[in-house]
Amino acid sequence: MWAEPGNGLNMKTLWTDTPYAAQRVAGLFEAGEITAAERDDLAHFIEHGWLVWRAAIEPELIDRFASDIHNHHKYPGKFLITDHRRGLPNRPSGTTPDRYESLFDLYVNFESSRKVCFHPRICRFLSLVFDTKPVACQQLLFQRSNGHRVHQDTSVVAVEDPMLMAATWIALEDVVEGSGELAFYDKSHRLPHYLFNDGSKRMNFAADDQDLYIAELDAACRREGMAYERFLARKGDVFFWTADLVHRSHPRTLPEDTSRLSCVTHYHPTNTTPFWFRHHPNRTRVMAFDDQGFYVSAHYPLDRKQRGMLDVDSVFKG
Ligand SMILES: O=C(O)CCC(=O)C(=O)O
Ligand SMILES: [Fe+2]
Repeated sequence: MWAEPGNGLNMKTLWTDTPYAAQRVAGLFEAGEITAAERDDLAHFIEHGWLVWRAAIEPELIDRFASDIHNHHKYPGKFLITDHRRGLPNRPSGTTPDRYESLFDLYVNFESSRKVCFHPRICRFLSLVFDTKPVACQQLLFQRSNGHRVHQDTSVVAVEDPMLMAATWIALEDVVEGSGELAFYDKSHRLPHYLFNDGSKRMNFAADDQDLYIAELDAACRREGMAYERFLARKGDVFFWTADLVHRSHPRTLPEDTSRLSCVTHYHPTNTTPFWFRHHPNRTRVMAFDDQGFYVSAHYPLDRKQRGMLDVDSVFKG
């Protein structure tokens, strides 16, 4: 069900989603607090709900991360992995590599992942958008496209204040057309709020009609004449998007196992918490990474005295 246009449901929003956002960008620039490039990036992000940086991450760093990913099977039990091949729930990783599957929260056990998702350029931009350092709260490493249908991340990545969220999609290799490339509707972050049966922006897979949500969201974007764009990323490119930008994996035309190595990280500011904090008090530890940002995880018992890799133990079973 759609909320009335303009009804913000009394939710907190990022300043970039407020009516005075453009004015604030101008003020920050005049005060010398942001560069001209940052001014233009913020203005684009505010107006369009997304932003692309070409070749923003150093290739050596990307290669280090890709190599860690390709060797994750040397550390069985240390990673949470999908089981799409067998159509089974996520499970701890095993000893056999399979480039069909996705991996969660690699920032916990791989420094290379932390260096990518907390790249100083990324953290600087997110700190401007959030007015705090970023907290990475969920990361998904795709070895191929998972064929996600049309959605807004507020429906699946639950933060206590749903609109206080942004994400990055980082290409770890050049994306081949037809491999299920990331696609999105330009300016769709300004649609009215879509409310599920319980009145929230969180979809409950048992109670809500996912097909209806997808159909209504897609129809709304088309009705508004929003441009549908595909992101043909090259290695090292970064795509940012706001909480409510409508996106999907473009339908794949190449074989199902076509590689599309890419890393999605969701972040929120420090003045909110992931929704799971309510229900899992043993998964609320916040870890700092250098002085760039923080990370949390529903899938690991984080420990400030961590030595070596942690065993995966997700609170989301089955
Ligand atoms: O990478 C894709 O094709 C979509 C990923 C996505 O929607 C997400 O991780 O939020
Ligand atoms: Fe998404």
